[in-house]
Amino acid sequence: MRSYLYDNSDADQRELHDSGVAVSLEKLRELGVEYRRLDGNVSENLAAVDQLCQERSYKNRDEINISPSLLPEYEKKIKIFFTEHIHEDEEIRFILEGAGFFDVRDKEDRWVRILVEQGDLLIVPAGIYHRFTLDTSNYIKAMRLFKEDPKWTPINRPDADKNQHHLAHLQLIGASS
Ligand code: KMT
Repeated sequence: MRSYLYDNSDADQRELHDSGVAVSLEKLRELGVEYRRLDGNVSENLAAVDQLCQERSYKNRDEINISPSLLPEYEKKIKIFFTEHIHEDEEIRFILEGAGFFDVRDKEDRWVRILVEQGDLLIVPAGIYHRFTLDTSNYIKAMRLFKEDPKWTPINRPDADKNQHHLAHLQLIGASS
């Protein structure tokens, strides 16, 4: 895992887009984004996921393979993932294989790019504007955790600007709406 300010260049979304300005774990935490590194063996990692699910009352999970050949409607889905949006629930993803980038908006509305790879677990809070893309290897396999039934309806920007979960998030991180 590595996080830094996005360089906003016109290069392909799958490129690094590293501005050279690092963003610390502490800064991510201030945005409500939490990170855990699970670097045990498969059963140790699963036990850690089980414990997290118990602590946070998560009941369901699935696994998603994202690549041109493995994900049905790949092009359509990839566009949806990379369109800036919020969810009304927090989003927990544990990376099993491959790599990708989650971009989240900081207090100043800048993009922070988070590189996630095998063994990285990321918790993206409800209400934060974010997006996801593969990197140039075009493959990620991730476990998705859900409190109840899978619920991942994205609400795009600007439709979510006045959403109560988004406004609550902005208040929590001390940003103005
Ligand atoms: C989702 O809900 O399918 C996603 O968040 C896509 C990225 S999972 C690494």
